[in-house]
Amino acid sequence: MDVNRSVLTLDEFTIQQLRDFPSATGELSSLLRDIGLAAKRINVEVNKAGLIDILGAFGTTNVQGEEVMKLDVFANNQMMGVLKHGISCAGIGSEEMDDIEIFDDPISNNSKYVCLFDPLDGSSNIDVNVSIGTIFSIYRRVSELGKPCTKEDFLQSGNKQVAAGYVIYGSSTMLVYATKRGVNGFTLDQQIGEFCLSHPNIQCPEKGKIYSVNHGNFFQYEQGVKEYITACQKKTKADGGPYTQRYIGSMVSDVHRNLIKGGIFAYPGTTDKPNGKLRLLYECNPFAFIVEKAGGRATNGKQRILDIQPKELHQRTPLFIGSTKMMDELDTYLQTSK
Ligand code: P6P
Repeated sequence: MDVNRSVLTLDEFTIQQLRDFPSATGELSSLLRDIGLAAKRINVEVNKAGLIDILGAFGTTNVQGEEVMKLDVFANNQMMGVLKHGISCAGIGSEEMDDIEIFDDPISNNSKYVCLFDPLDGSSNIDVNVSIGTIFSIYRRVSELGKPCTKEDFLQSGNKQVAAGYVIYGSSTMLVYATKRGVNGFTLDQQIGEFCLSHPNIQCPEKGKIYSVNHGNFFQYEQGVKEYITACQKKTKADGGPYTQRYIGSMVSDVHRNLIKGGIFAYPGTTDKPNGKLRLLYECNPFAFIVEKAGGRATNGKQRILDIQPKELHQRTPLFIGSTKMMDELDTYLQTSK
């Protein structure tokens, strides 16, 4: 009897990837499945966020006597929990935590990978029901196996990522991740509680008509950025337009939309924040890895995001990311080095 395998779950997909690489140890597949589990648990709480006032406001205890915590702290604990109790991760860095967390137990010290994440990006949007997301980045350790991981394991350039991805808690809940083999998207089937392959081999269209930037900062941007934004506003049918401006203030949602439909997202530096607002290690690097694997580009306005050598865990960087042709046109206004 032919087994219907038209819809692959995340677990089946990662295990199938193993079949293609018999020499693989399965640790990366296991790590990705762990993140999928955390995402399912976070999804449950995000989806009832509006109800929590009824169930007990944050900072109180709920009917089970459990502390009701801020969703981003909850999300952080879920990600840390699955990775700490898995077999593949030696330690983590998180937007929610000042310093890295070294797991330092015999299993974790022999694990090959470390993980950086923003457990719930855009959490301020929860109150108004705007989509939010979890972003993650995975590196192979450079420190000695058998010993605790070190800060150097986390301060590697984005080029060294072995995998990166995000979960978008939106009209549906999707997990998208990239490895050197490409980018694949999985939609959560609530009935079976599994992420199922829905967007195989995602490619970022080389052209698009969407530009995403916070116009409220326009007069704080450098001249080349202002000129590019103005050029986007002037596009006509004759030159590939008209463009539309879409910006919902949730990076995961804005970049995901542009990845699928084509477009450019920018969080440039401003006079107030010359390095912009977004974090290099657990926001910009993972998205740069994903978008480049899908055929797009990502820079800080001067160089590839993935080439930046990080100096500290929470450092910020300007970000321009999206369709290749749109990024190439942006370069003509910024003279970005390729
Ligand atoms: P602004 C959310 O707070 C976030 O970190 C990203 O998800 C989003 O792209 C950005 O900030 C929005 O920032 O300054 O435009 O509101």
